[in-house]
Amino acid sequence: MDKNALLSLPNRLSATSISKVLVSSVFGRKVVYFSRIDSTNNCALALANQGAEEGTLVVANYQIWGRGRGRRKWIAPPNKGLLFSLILAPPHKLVYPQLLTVAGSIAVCKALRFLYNLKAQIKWPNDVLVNGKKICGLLTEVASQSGRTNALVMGIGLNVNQKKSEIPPHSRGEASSVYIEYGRKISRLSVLVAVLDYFESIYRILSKGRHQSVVDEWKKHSSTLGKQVHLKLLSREIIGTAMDMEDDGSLVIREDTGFIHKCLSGDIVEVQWIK
Ligand code: BT5
Repeated sequence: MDKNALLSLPNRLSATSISKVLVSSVFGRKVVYFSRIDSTNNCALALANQGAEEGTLVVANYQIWGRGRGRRKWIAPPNKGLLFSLILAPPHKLVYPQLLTVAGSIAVCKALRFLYNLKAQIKWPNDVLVNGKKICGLLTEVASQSGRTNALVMGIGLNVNQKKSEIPPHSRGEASSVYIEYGRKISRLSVLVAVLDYFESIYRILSKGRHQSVVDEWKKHSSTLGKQVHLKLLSREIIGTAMDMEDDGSLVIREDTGFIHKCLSGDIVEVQWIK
């Protein structure tokens, strides 16, 4: 990737402007763009169920009903955030599909480091932080019909040019944007191109079954190892120290009693990191 060429890209998004500059070969080979949509994940799930090919990229300038996990929302004003979803059809060699979210988070960290020298970190299970504040959230979902899985959809919401006043009020203390951290307006297109390129390389590694190097990279970028965490699961709560992350994407937690738990993000109702 040519950093200077990337940095000079415009902020405005359209299917043509995106297709023209992407450097990834599969990711984004088909681009669907909306100036306004309910949720790019909803659209990508529907397209995947209609047989859209792997790498189809759905991008929006604004989401009316951007979704987080469960019933949570992802809120970003028009023209400011990067909001996209990618259709993935991982081969069976990818034994741990949970690692896809990890791969996406690593790609975001690498892109922000490469373009703006920002030290981004991964907060388990699905956030990317800069200076301890959430700048990006990832949502991986299964596109299925009648019990048959057609594809996976990875949605990424990244705060790019939001000013402090444009961060959702209830998240203002805990969230940030590239603009706030870097101090200058930047191009959403640059970030998109870099994230997709990094993500495609990591996805290739995962698809060959070589997940260990991805897990190692995840640990390198983690903001959570060694920290105290309070996890609410469906049937119980756990308070302990995050000790390790495993190949299947789970977090290993040691309670003060010494008891060790292994938690997958799918089992979790709420995570509170204790500072
Ligand atoms: C996430 O969920 O962080 C995953 C968000 C994924 C959003 C993308 S946008 C493109 C694609 N299409 C979709 O519809 N979704 C995906 P979760 O960990 O549940 O976090 C959600 C919580 O983050 C909310 O309850 C708020 O507290 C907070 N939040 C909402 N908007 C935010 C923002 N712009 N920046 C930082 N935090 C935000």
